[in-house]
Amino acid sequence: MKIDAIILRELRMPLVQPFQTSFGTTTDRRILLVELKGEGFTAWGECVAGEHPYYSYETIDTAWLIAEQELAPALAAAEPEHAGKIPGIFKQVRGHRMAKAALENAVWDLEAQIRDIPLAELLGGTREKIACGVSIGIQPSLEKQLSEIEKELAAGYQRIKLKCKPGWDSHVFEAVRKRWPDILLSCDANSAYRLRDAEEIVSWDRFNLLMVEQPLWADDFYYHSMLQKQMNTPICLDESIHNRRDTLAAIEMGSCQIINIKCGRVGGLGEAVAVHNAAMERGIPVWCGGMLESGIGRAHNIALSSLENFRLPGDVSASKRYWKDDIIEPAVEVSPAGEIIVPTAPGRGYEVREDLVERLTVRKQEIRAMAVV
Ligand code: OSB
Ligand code: MG
Repeated sequence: MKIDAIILRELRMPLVQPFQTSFGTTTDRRILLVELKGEGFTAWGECVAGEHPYYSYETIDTAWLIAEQELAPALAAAEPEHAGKIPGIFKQVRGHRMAKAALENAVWDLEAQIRDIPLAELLGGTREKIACGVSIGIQPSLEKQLSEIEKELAAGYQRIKLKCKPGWDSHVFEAVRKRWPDILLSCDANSAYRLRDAEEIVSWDRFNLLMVEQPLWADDFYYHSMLQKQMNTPICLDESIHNRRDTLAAIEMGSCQIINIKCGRVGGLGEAVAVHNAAMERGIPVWCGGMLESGIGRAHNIALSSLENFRLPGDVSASKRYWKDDIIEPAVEVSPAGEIIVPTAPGRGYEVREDLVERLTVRKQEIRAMAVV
């Protein structure tokens, strides 16, 4: 694949409502897009790094720097024969997985367009539709928390995930379970707890949660395995899993029974598929996480979620939960049964609204091949 141009863009997009986690509140997203031109096609990738280094050490600014100075020049010079070769091209750069994923995922889109097949098919996906859940941020009141859940259940979502932190946990789960004893319910702590909280976390077994996501340190396997031994509720790891090796380590140590896959966190769709396969071979179900993406990142998440072992509803939900006006067409819609239909058009399967992207762009940089010395 010959790559003619790589254009980095930063867009500003306000969320329709603020999203609060244990590490902070997001109201406006700064979104880094990669536009790739080659072989007569235009392909897109999205960097899921946040505005601040809270979820991970990467931010949109570090990703921009690494993409501009290291990754994009290497990619522009490479002529990869297959998107699966991209990690090899980037391997000199240590870490910076979200920056790498933004570029690699655009190459996957490009390759699928060149081959004239859907991205889902190129990745090995088999599902025609994917099951959707929602991740609901920490709310200003319990009343608001319950009304948000009510709204999402009415929209058809199959699983409700509640963001939690010390002081916003047991009493919330108690109230939710009282009202909805049987819904698929999970929680995500984004590593807000410590070992002194173990007894409290173990006591959540009484709420019959589908899983407890990343309760302890963001880089930990060992203490999660100790905690998992004490609880019946499955632990799901998000932040701790960066690649296939981490997946194998976590499973062998018994650190979790479920894995959240985010293609940005693991460095691209290729590694995401490797994590998926490693988990499937060991009987561990996975689901696709979200990072408040625009429609472009969402399209990649939908394609990834079509793989067989995405057996639990993901955090991939409708465009309108995030944006007044998404940058893809059609917007991502969720059926009353809580499903998204995997597109069958070639590539990512959604058109990019280039005029809207241009209007929302606040920074733009074109990168050319680096001089070969
Ligand atoms: O931990 O899953 C997470 C958003 C930003 C950072 C981390 C997480 C999240 C979400 C949002 O839970 C999921 C979504 O995109 O709806
Ligand atoms: Mg999470």
